[in-house]
Amino acid sequence: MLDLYAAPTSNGLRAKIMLDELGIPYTLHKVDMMKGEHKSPDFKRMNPNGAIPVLIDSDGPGGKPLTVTQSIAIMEYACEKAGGKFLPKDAAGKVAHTMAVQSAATDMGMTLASIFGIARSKEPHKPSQEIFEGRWKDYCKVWDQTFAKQKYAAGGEVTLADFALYAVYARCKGVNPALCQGFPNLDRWEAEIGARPGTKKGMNFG
Ligand SMILES: N[C@@H](CCC(=O)N[C@@H](CS)C(=O)NCC(=O)O)C(=O)O
Repeated sequence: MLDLYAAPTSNGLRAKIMLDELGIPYTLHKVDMMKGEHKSPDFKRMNPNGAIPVLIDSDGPGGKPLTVTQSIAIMEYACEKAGGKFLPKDAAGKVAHTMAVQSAATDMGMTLASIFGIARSKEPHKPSQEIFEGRWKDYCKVWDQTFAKQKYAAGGEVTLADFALYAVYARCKGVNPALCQGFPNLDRWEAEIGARPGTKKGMNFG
């Protein structure tokens, strides 16, 4: 049995999209971050960092319960559990995949978190905001150029990287669409991934 603790942020979305794309049964536990539920002692017993998402597999390796934190680790674990679906098999594909995942999760994810954090602060620091917004647009520009040459994030096949990237781009578009203007190839890819039934289901937190 899988239990996913998440909220509809980019990290939470990508974990949920992955489970829904794989069609793995799971129970969703919605975490109300506005109420600080992710900082409660119960939650911190699952993830001492007090951050979503968290996946608990009551039937992990060796039949033992396993707690997985970090959105990409959750995605990889779920793909492995489903027999390696959405994971590239050859060496070149694996490298392209890791690069795409890192771009989505560490570059873009952290940049978006910084943009949102600054916007929410009591006195938003304009120069910092401009730095992070410029960085975000630079990443989008590179992805736009990439999607002019290849169909999916890591090459010619849909992989975990597409869902990792989709979650952060769609989340930004939902909150601050101005940051996602002028990227026609990226938008075309986003529309294709967003039309997939599993991704649609993953984006729906009810
Ligand atoms: N690297 C982690 C980041 C997790 C993360 O920062 N989650 C955010 C929501 S998107 C959160 O829970 N933040 C609350 C906090 O860190 O205080 C991952 O990929 O899962």
